[in-house]
Amino acid sequence: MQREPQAFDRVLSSMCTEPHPVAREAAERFLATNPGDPGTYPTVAALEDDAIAILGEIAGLEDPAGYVASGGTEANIQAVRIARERAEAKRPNVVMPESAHFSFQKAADVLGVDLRIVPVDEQYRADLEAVRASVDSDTALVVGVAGTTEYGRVDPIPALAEIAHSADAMCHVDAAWGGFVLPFTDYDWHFGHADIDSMAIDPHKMGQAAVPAGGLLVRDESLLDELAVDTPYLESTSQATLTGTRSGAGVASAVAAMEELWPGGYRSQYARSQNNAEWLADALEKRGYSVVDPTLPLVAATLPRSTFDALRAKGWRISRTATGELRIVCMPHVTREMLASFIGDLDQLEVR
Ligand code: 0PR
Repeated sequence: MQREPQAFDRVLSSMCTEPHPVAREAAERFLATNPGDPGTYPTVAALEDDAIAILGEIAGLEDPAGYVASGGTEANIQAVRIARERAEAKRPNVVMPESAHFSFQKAADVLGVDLRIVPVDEQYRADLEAVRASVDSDTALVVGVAGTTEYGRVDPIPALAEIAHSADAMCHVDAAWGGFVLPFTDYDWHFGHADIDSMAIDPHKMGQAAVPAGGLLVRDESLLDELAVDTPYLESTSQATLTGTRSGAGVASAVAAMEELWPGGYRSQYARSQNNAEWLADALEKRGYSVVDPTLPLVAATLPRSTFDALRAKGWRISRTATGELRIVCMPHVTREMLASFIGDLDQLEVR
């Protein structure tokens, strides 16, 4: 039996989306290439340089360095790894807000660093006093999130970078989800706004590339040296990635999507998504639900568990925050019609 992939017409909880047609086409063409072996696959290796050049432009980084990772998880793990290698402490620690993605937990497990998780303020942003109080001489890295997974919030990145550097620690920004919408907002989130060292920014989320295409950017090429291992039997002499064989499809589709959409296409997509988020927030509020203000295209609202379950039973792919709120991510495939139909179903449930 041939199984068909999940259709996107009821998916409201994912951070992945329908790839742009040019991204889909490029992915298919480069399906059998491996950027992990640039000596054998030079074309895709050159494409990866193009990807990093555009990602650098998006993230305000002159002379960008980095690579196309398998996703935000790998980029975050590698950022922690760089910081651990640079740190002099015997048991380095990483300070991050409780809003940070669970991939940092994996990084801590694998790399043997301590996580110091600090609270967020009433705006769901890293509490700077708490960060300051947690940083000490063993701190290797301070993490800020630019577009949190649950509420789409942006931490005060410049202040976090300052705290990190005053303690001789590094600063990493997780813009895995937010990186392709934030350029069109007033937030200070990137290399041009603050003295940050590394960033996760994923083409396979808001960038409309095919999965897997994550991005790791570093302020300076030398930071990648912390990750490099020798590769004796390859034509290239070292490898900085966490995975070995990698998807050329991800790399090629990222370049295709970014060349097509940066900046105009992403700008209009952001406007559409943000409008949808505000429309949805408004519709939920009018029905008496309490809504977390969608400062980026992500809506959270309190909804009774039974209503949530009934909507899932109707086929809506929705998810919940750690505290149980309904969470809807207004990705490019999420249209106003979909949201209207979702609200229609919600109204029907309420009548009964
Ligand atoms: N950083 C942030 C801020 C994220 O939101 C995520 C993923 C990551 C890092 C990790 O990225 P990768 O999953 O690419 O390694 N956040 C989503 C989440 O955990 C991932 C996701 C994507 C979940 C698609 C469901 C889904 O259908 O909720």
